[in-house]
Amino acid sequence: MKFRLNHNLLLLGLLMLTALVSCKEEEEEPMPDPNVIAATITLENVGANAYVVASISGDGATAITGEQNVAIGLRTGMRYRFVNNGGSGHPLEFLSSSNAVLLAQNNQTGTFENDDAVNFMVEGDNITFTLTTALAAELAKYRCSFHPGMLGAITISN
Ligand SMILES: [Cu+2]
Repeated sequence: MKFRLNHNLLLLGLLMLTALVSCKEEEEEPMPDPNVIAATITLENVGANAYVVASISGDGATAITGEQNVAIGLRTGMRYRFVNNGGSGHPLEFLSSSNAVLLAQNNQTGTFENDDAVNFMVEGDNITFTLTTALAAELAKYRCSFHPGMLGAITISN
């Protein structure tokens, strides 16, 4: 009888624990879908001097539009599309703080371009990638492959 009572208490405890864990799981934020583009950032160029952000649609990207070589804010885990108008004359590349090329519209020489989770795609002037934790740890700047003065910072938040 005593054993049976303890056994029932143990079962009750397990049930409560299970309920608690499943409740906690429901409260967690869902992971962003890597196939969904969170934000599209459209770039224009000012001659060979600067990029400007013409517009941003969607969530998770910030920049002052119309300002030359402006800092662009991105968030880890989100998927982004850059529309680089005039991209053939001003191909966009993404760099580390030490100017290592991580992703490049032109020539495809970046170190993250074959990363499955980053899922880097270039279709004409559209450049699409997911800002994985590993990429976010490296990414610091965007720059024109032809004109080093067309350069801006990328600031990343979680
Ligand atoms: Cu350029």
